Amino acid sequence: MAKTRWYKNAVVYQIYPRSFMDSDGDGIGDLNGITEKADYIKSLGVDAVWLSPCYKSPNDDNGYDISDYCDIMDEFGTMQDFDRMLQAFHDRGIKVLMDLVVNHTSDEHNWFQESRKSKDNPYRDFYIWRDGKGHDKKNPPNNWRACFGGSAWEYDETTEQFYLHLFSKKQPDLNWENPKVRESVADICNFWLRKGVDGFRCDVITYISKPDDLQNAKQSEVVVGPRWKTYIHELADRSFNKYDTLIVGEAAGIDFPRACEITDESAGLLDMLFHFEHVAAIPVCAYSQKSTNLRRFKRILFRWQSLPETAWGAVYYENHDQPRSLPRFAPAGKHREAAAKSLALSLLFQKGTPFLYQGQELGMTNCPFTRGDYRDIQSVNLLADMQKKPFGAFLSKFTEKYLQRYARDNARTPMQWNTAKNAGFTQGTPWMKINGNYREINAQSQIQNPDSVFCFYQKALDLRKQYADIVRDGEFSPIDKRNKHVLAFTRQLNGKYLLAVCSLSPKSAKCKIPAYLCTGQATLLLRNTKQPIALTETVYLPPCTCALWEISPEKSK
Ligand code: ISL
Repeated sequence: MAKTRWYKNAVVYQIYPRSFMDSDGDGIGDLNGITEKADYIKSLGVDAVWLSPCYKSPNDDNGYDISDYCDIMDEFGTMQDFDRMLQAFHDRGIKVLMDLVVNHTSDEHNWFQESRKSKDNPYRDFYIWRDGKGHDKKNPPNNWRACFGGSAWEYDETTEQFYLHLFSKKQPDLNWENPKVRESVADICNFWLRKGVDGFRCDVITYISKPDDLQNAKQSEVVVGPRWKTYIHELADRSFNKYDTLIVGEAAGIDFPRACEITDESAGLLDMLFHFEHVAAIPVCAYSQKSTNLRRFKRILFRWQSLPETAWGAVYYENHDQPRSLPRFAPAGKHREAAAKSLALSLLFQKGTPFLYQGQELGMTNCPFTRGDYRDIQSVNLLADMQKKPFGAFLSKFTEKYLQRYARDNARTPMQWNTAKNAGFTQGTPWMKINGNYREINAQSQIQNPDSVFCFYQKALDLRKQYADIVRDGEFSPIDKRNKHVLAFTRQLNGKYLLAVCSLSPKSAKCKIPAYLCTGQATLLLRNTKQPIALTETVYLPPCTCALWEISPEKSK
């Protein structure tokens, strides 16, 4: 089927089901909870949702370890609940993307249960098994590290071999060299596409093809393995391309030149990808309290705005693996609301498909955790590992500081719906800590307040629709590129400009505007302050102020 590329005008809202809305009081978000909130999502003005995994899973990594791809996680409900939720979104004109996690499965998946039984089991080759090294063959086949700590190889007594797991040992990597694996994955995709889902966010999809000589390969070679393109083409032919899908790949480690190739329409691989350059985690050892450098942030964002015309990008500041953008990219203290709006404007008018993460539309912030509050396998393992090292007590303290800023848990605290008990998220005991600031930051109060972050998002999303052509196709140009406090740019199409000026500084700031933009007709479309903002060659901005103009200049550039 020919792609309509509907996603070029869309904004996607990511739901982390576990933390979105609990409908049955077990303390865990669920599908019926999401359905209850479909009107809320519609009212925000987004066009699609991406659901983090809701398949059957033992939850070693909160659903990113799947034990049955064609069934729903017990805590989240049933397949009927899923169908109802899908219908609720479609009735509202909202598309639904599933999270496709097929680099690995859970070790509790039937395929792995079979695979580990014996070397001649029909499922043995569904996973990547190798002999160990050393005289007793008890050393891992290579020095690769798992993302959640330790070796990427786990020894299995039954068959006396190691299996590969790039993530936790409960997430064995699938062997994509095996045609049966590839067929099975296509079947899974078709199962969901037949149900009517509109595409996939593909988890670590570029890691699926492993280097040939695994024992001697460098771990960096896994970022885009040797047969990656072939496998994606095959999957697209068998599944994705039969429908009008959006296929967005998570692509940790992908650099700009490679992204240009991969997302070029002619390549037929991914419609867009998530790069990590602006959110690259700082290693614990290099961590300091320094805040993000806006110049560096801008340099990265602007570079990624220069994808060729034939390629396309996904733009985002938050997701379930990242701390909140407040205070990461802008101040969260007394300027929190203004900062949240300024970030919103700076994101939503870039070229590409914006992805919002639940709670971002409220300006939700990082959470002040104490040690026992962490739930994410990555945080829990890191704390445990540090404690075991020499000077464990000191390292643990340091790690806690690091986690406070970078832990994935920050994004995973439950949605803050109202001022009722547990922020209106659950009647029971929440599965993880709720951020105490819910009395101040919650959906109910913001929906009613025209000056709220939520209403700002609504207005910005509405403007995106009014200016759909320029937002989709307009040329992107940075303004006052080297400014350390302000992120500003124009989008231009057929001589008409949108100018976004977004201060991310807690201090007053200035932004230099080129003379040609100060001529002709200018209309202020949106701002986050009641004060007037004059469009002159120097725009003066109170802390975290932002504004969006439509300009038809008399003179050209
Ligand atoms: O989260 C990270 C750093 O804090 C990343 O390294 C992350 O593990 C990587 O981007 C892959 O993420 C995806 O796959 C993981 C899962 O834990 C993440 O939630 C998911 O987004 C394994 O399935």
